[in-house]
Amino acid sequence: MQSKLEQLKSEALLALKSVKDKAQLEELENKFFGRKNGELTNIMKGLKDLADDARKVVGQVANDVKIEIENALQSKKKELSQADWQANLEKERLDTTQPVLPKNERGHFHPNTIVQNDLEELFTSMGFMTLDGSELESDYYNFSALNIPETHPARDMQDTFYVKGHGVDSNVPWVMRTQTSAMQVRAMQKYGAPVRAIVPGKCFRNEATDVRHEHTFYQLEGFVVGENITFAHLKGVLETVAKHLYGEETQVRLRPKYYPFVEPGVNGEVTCFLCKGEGCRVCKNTGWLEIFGAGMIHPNVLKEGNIDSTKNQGFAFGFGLTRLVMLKYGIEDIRHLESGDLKFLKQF
Ligand code: FA5
Repeated sequence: MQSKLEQLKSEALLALKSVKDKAQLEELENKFFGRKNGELTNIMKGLKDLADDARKVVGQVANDVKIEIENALQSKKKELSQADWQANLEKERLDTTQPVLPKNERGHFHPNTIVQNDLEELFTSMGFMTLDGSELESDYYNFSALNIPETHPARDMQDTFYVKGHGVDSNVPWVMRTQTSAMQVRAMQKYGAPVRAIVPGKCFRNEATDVRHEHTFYQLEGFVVGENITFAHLKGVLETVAKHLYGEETQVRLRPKYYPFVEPGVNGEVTCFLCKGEGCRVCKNTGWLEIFGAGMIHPNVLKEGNIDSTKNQGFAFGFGLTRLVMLKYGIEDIRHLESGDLKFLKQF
């Protein structure tokens, strides 16, 4: 029995020397110490059948062998984890001398954001604050508060997506806002008069899309309410924006247009940035490009905003921000802008 134990020890120590990884080590551990059929475990189990004297002697030898093999296993284990740790360290090594990514691999703003940031800066310089309205808006602020009651035909011009069961009172209809004008009454109720604000943001309409119409597009609303505000102020602001965007020689043309929430209402055109008024493909040979709706705020809207319309007047305008982007960069189809197509976006 003693010689068998010595043989087992030499066998184990020899085998341990050629162990290369944790799996092999586990296998070896199992071979000698496995609970069911481990070779050393079996010898230990058999000790009880020996005579008292023999058990004492063999027991002592078996114990020494067991400790020796266990120690050898432990130091192999340590050796292997040290090697693992070093291999991982090597894998995670950071090469700080590696050259940086080429410049064109860096992220950049979407063209909408570039134009929006530019206009926010311009309006801030004219004393406007920038407000952020919600894209899911109550039917009241998007339509009714803007002098467009439920049965008004003007609702048909801005067909949108209705959302049921939203908000505290789930009977009140909610809409994906069709226009940033929805923030007018909210701002009046919150800030009172005088107020001077712009609202850039996303709008939604149930459109049959084409090169100039998207179901999701951006507008930039602006409004000023206070005493002695006139149409001349409105024209001054609109001219400043047009010249800022398209150059000093740009002219603004206002023509009457009906919007229920302004009186009088106009649509605004600028001389075509491409042909300078001569007529071309972009402006459909008219020499003019339509870029906004505007007008003097209707007294009914001021009333909804808790503003005394006998003392205060206001003007409002709504630029099609996405259209401004198209004009600035000569983009021939509005649908590129929301397409997420990287080949298109990488040009800006
Ligand atoms: C309005 O939305 C009014 N809220 C504008 C306004 C504000 C008038 C304040 C008076 C006072 P309109 O539906 O015309 O108006 O849209 C304004 C601009 O948004 C358009 O000139 C156009 O540039 C842009 N626009 C409208 N529908 C779309 C669409 N489906 N896709 C892209 N741009 C659009």
